[in-house]
Amino acid sequence: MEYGRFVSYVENENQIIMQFENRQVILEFLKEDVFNIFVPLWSDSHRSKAVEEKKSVPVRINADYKNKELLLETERLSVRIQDGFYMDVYDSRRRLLLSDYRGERKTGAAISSGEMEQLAAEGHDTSHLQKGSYQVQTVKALEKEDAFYGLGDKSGFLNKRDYEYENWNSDIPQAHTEDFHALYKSIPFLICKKKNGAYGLFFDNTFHSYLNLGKESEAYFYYGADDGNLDYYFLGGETLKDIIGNYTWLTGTTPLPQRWTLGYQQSRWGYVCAKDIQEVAETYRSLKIPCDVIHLDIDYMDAFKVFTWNEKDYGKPGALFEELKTKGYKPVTIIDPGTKMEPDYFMYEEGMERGYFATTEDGDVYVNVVWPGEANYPDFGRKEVSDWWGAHHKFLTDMGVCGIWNDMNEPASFKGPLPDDVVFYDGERKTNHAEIHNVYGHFMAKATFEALKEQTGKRPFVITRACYSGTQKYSTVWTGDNQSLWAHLQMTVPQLCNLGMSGFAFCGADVGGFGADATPELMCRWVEAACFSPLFRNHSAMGSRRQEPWQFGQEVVEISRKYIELRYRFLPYIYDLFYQGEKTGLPVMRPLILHYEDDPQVRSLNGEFLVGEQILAAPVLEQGVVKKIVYLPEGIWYDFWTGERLEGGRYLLRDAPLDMCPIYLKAGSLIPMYEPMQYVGEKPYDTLRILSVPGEGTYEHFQDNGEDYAYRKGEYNLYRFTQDKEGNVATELLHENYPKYDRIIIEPLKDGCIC
Ligand code: MIG
Repeated sequence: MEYGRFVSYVENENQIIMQFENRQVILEFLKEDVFNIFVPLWSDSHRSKAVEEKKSVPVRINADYKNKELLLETERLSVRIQDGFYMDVYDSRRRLLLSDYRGERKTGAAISSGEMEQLAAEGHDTSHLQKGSYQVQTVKALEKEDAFYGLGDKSGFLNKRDYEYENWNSDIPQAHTEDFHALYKSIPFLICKKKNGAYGLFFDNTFHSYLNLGKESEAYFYYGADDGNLDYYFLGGETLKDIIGNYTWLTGTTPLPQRWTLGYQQSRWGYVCAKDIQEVAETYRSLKIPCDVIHLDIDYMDAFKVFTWNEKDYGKPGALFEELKTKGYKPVTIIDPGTKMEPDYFMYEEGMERGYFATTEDGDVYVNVVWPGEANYPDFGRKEVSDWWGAHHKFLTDMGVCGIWNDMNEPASFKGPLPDDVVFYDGERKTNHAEIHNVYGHFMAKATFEALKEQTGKRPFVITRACYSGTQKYSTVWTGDNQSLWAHLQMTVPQLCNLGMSGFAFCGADVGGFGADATPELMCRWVEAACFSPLFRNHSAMGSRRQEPWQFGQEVVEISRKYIELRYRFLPYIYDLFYQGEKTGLPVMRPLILHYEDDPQVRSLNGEFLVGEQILAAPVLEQGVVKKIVYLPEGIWYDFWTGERLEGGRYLLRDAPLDMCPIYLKAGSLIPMYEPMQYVGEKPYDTLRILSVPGEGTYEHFQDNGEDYAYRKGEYNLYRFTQDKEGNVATELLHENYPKYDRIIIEPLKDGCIC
């Protein structure tokens, strides 16, 4: 991609349209510290799926061309552009943040096609070998201290520096390890934390794309894509929080979910009849382990046909749900996109008649194989198809289904991948699989969200496996098919933290691991580590060891109950974080780097995390280990279990026997808590406890009905608690328009916590 000499530029409101010898480049400021670079290699307009509303505010731009340089300045950024479209970006303190790489590429390291063939002949997977040079590409200078975060669900560790990744939604059954390049989701949003300063980059292109973050060379990192435009955003900000704020301003924040979705959830692929589900539902209640949700995997359908019911094994439609509801459960059912190709099946007939399925270039309906056998792929990019699909959910919502779980929407296929040229539409525009693949899950989740919203009037609970940037507006995500491996327990922390840094505040991994067999010890450590994860769902695969707590004996039952109850105690705190996150874009589960940016100790800290700003969790993530090396960042911290006061800015060694997840509270924290219940709504939430940790502090707590959109019309209470040095807590109501608590009890943290 040679741009050639800088020729001229014109200003058009927020846009600077630059003409280079060989290409046009449009730089557009969206706000003082956010701009877009658009090189129209493929289309004249953005065609974004992530940025759905026009986002831009008036920005005062100073443009000046002299000494063969175009200098653009706003209040927050200055951008310098030279011949060849070499660009440098500085913050308002004149610190260089981002710089185009001017040197030679080391593409010589890339493998020759002959070598590729040899490798493939021996059975090595060569599909992930990067090509070196791409049709759409940008190469940026890298500095020694640069660390990278974000990128959604990519496997491996918190800091993405020195690894390479791809964006191509992939359902890969092998154990996900740190050398995986792609998983189910494509979130091409990257945060770079520099020695001084930070910035974000969002590469808004849905084609197969590549990121090499220092693997090819320590001197640069690159982004490449097979097709589409070079269309990326530079996101500035004083802090990492501001950068996430800017990214979610652009692509949307995770909306406040219904309260019960934050409860504990049980799932298994292998509950093959109503009795299996009823037994699980009863056992949770009889063992007094709280649980809110039971998931129904593909077996509830008749022959895996979406929007049908397997009466033979699951009884009369609706009866099972009636029964679950009387016990306080909210059922969630799975829906896959692949629609069985079967004459007389209404989805097939309707889809065929109306031309709603993807086709081949020749116009035949495209067929591949998934669970129901030969199946077709609804073309969700067309509004009429999404509406049709959404409307069919009424079958489930009428029966009492409370949430929808979207699987296999990469889209997955058993008989080889879908060819690039399978025809899909983007609205009215005919296009193909190469462009739509990475947004197929996004479209499906959006269709589901809109339908649930309309049919139930509640805040939709959709969980999707595949998605793209922006899907956080519509859906919760889980990390797909992990396994009951210690390495996968370890991976949940950085993976969920990076999803959170990428806008997906509502995320979770299968607790206990999906594939392979869990052990009692692994189950304990997993429930301890996951009790703060936004989506708290135990799930396992058919054929693997069952994973309900009681499958592993009394000790696992007790430890599970302890941590699941703890989750229910912290429910108002987690709910408050979602309430705030809807406005700020900040996640629930956070890497320490988000709040301690300048502490080099936390740049690559994988084994602990923050919940909001007040709670630090340091779970044991290794087999056989009963002590945890905990890093406490600067400040004063209190041990949640003992009340011990601890100086931060150091490592400590904490005893952590099997039932112990080390948890710390920041000085001055005020943490809202409820009495644990067996499920959300078992009893009214009439009492609020505030766990008060020594030190000055304030905290805002939000209270509403926890279900619908009334809060957006002002039906809620907002409390503010303020604690002074002596530990006196004052309560104010900042907003009052909902029945208040009967009691608010301030409970000082003592030695030996309240539970
Ligand atoms: O090919 O529906 O990730 O959670 O239990 C397997 C069966 C299909 C994959 C999902 C998993 C789910 C399973 N599905």
